[in-house]
Amino acid sequence: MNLSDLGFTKELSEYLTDNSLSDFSIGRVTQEHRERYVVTTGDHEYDAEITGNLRFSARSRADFPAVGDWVTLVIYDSDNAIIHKVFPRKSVLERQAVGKFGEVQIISANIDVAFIIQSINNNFSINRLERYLTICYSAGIEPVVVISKTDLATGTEIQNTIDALERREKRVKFILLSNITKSGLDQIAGIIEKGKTYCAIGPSGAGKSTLINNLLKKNVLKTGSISESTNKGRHVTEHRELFVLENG
Ligand SMILES: Nc1nc2c(ncn2[C@@H]2O[C@H](COP(=O)(O)OP(=O)(O)OP(=O)(O)O)[C@@H](O)[C@H]2O)c(=O)[nH]1
Ligand SMILES: [Mg+2]
Repeated sequence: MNLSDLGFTKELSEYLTDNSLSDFSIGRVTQEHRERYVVTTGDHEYDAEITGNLRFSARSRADFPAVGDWVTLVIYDSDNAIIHKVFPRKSVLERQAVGKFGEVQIISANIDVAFIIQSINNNFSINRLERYLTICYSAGIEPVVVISKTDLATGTEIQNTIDALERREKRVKFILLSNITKSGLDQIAGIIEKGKTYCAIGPSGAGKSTLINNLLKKNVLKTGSISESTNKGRHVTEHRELFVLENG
């Protein structure tokens, strides 16, 4: 695995030379844990912290590294590195940070395509879908709609959903998926290009983690159903991570 498999582009490489950063190592942030990061260089993974300078010059949380960011690194032993600089981002998914009025939190950076996942059985809502589409369009991310759990619907229900979707959203690409029968999985895998970065967004319980496990062909992410006993919609995935597929 090399940097271009991870999505390193000509533009990023030009930025590197234009800013006299060529002496640094380069990596991509795959995990973020309270100001500690996991960064991959393609062939190796490092635990990383940010430089004091980066910390003190940050004007807001958005200036800290996020999952998907490209960073320059100083590697100081086989497992540890310091993040020296965050490259300019091509796109960001962000949300209002909890408890800090006005501050945004970067959920992920440099995403090319978002799979917007919504299950067919659980109050499939075009209005909700359109809110996710708006998020993608304003972030400069190409959306692909995935209607999941088709194994739980009849042919007529599926057709009605497609008709309703095509009436409202003429331009958008969509895929029917069952994570159980795996129908539609090849179509999703077929969209995914080497060196591009994808994310799964959508309501809790839609099947995002199950889809990612299916694409990785192993159970890396915990999956579960929305807590029925409390009806509170417990979110299973509280964690963000960038995975590299075997084929880049
Ligand atoms: N029948 C059926 N069940 C599915 C399908 N995809 C996922 N599930 C089930 O739906 C439940 C929720 O799936 P997850 O993948 O955990 O959902 P998620 O979108 O990651 O949810 P959060 O992490 O809470 O945001 C699990 O019990 C899955 O086994 C599907 O295509 N068909
Ligand atoms: Mg999940």
